[in-house]
Amino acid sequence: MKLNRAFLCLPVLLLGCQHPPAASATQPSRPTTTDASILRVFMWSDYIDPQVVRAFERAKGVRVVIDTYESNESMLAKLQGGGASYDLANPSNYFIRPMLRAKLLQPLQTRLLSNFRNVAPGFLSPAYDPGNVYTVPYQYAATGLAYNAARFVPKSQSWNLIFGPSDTLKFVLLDDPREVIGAALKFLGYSVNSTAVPELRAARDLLRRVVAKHGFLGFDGGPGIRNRLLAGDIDLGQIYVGDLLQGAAENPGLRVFLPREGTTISTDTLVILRAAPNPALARAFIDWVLTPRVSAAISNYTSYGNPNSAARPFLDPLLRSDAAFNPPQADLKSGKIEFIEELPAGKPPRLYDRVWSELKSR
Ligand code: SPD
Repeated sequence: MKLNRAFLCLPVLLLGCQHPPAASATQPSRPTTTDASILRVFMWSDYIDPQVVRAFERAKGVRVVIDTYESNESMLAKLQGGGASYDLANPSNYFIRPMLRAKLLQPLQTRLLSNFRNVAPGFLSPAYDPGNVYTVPYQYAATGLAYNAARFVPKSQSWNLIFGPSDTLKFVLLDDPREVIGAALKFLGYSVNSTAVPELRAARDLLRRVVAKHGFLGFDGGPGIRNRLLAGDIDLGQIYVGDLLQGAAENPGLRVFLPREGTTISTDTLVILRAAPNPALARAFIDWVLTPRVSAAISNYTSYGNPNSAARPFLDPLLRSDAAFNPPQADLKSGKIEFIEELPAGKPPRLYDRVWSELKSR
């Protein structure tokens, strides 16, 4: 599919009336007891249709408790810190191997998942999990730049709006190191997965200037950035596309575009944690989510990309034709839209960490 620069703006307008803003069924709370009838899920915020959760509870006679997070890093830190016992988590593709090394995952046993056959061929046996031993794909999205057309309409669709020298706009960046450093690398013409020290130093120098701007109002999660755009507090926000599309219900002026220099994309997965108190119920939930109508209901609610072939007939037609659901193959192939990948161990990843710590401590 050709990358049409209007593709994301139009669906924002048209999909605006699909559903109320996501949030209600995923109120953070953590049970302290283990109980065979409670499923504990740790997932990205605003990432599931509450009605799907309620339907699973009714069908199985169980209770689902969902705690949420806004970044892979905070998810991993909480799991590694212990103290919280979840059955399921929702890491992005590039966090699977680090979680495996940390011995946090247990095999899914996909032969026990009757709906595993619905996974689209392009999402089967990914490099981060050959044979889908530990993961099923859940949803995916590219990352874009969003604005509220009621306040401000950018003249170009470029990262230059925030990474260029001008300091007239108020903006917020995602609280996500790989997204922020990846966007800076892309703006400079490099891979979002670069491990070349001179390229990373150039990204660091650029980001030092960016976070020193008067218009830079900090880092936030996707839903937080959407809400700040809705409130009119900022002109621009880096955002996971689905998080922005959900906000269109409240304000059809919200728009998002994929910057012309290119951007990041990632697949979020469902995994069963090694310490899961209730792995059988976790597996039943994953199988439920892979059911065609359930999978489509989730994406119709969240506005995120759907990796389930059998769900396609039930997807909102507007979403089906949206490049947020179908990233242009040509742009994926050319590397213009690039999957974030795990970094190899060694010096460059430590440089990512150092750059991020410096940016966050300014
Ligand atoms: N609110 C849902 C957010 C989903 C984010 N996807 C992961 C992106 C990882 N960089």
